[in-house]
Amino acid sequence: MDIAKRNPNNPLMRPSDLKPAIPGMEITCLLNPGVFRMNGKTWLVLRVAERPVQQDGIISFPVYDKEGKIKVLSFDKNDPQLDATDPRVIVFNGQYYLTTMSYLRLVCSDDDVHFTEDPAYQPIFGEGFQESFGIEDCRVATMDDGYYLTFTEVSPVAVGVGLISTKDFKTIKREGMIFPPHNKDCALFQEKIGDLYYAFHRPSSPELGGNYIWVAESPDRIHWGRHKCIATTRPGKWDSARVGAGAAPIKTSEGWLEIYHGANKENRYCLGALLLDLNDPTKVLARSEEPIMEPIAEYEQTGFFGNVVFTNGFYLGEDGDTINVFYGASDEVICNAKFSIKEILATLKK
Ligand code: MAN
Repeated sequence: MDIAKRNPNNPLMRPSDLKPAIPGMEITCLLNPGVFRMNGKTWLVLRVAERPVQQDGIISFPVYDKEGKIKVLSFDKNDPQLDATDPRVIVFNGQYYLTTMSYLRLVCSDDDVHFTEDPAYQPIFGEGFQESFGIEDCRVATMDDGYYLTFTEVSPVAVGVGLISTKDFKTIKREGMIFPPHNKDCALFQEKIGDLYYAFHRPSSPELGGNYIWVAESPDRIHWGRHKCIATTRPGKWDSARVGAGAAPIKTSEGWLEIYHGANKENRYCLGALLLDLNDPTKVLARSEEPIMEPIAEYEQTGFFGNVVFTNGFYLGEDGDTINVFYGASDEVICNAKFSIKEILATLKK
């Protein structure tokens, strides 16, 4: 059952609301924001995807070259070596490319409806070969010693997880790739359990296994080990093809509550919940049978890549029960919905 209370102002942001940051490009999609609170405001770390204005018969997209400069690659749409059936990725002669280049951009708001940019906070672009196809889907963990950003690093050789630490988002420290390929959907727990840090991550095991949610532990947030698979896909269900963690889990009296995404073979992305033991988050206490949110609004069903609700950011309301979720709809627009922790827990008990 869909128990999300959608913001009547949805979509809150569309690609046309911002100016492209890469010269010569247009913004094609705004996606999947990380969320944090700072100076009394709500901040979103948007994934912005850009590409050149498309010409008839040609697919063109930006990548970084070896010198770190943007260059545009183009392919003839009729080339028999080209597979362009997925609007997000193309395969040419066995080599994968993304159709857009993503980077991260901060916007903030006093009312959670109108978001604006503050020029004091610069966009975060991919840097170096391992981010030469861009960076995506940032989670922000707010911890007692600063903010920790986990995001997807994409390049011709890998999809992996990068880490950035910052205290103010004005200076940032790039900590490198913390989960090697193929891995994405990494969210840090916002506090230690015992002496250790914990994280969700989503390796993909193509031959044996699949796209499952794992938990790992670390002494320093850089080196991760003791990996355990905690949630697999479920045949015949809404999350039969892939699952991945959303943002940090929420500490409740019943356990760690995690909102995750699941997709089926048709690439329909829904949200569900996991409840994990407070002392041992590799122990799953409950899991949603049915989604708690499905792509049912018009803006969730049609867009750059339709039938998608995808979240990797929220903040907790002052009442201690309201989860203020921000999410990407149809891989194109930014939206907001509220959930009640009590209501989610009630669906898990059934
Ligand atoms: C998938 C999708 C895309 C993303 C690529 C690379 O195809 O999630 O949005 O750009 O993977 O991560």
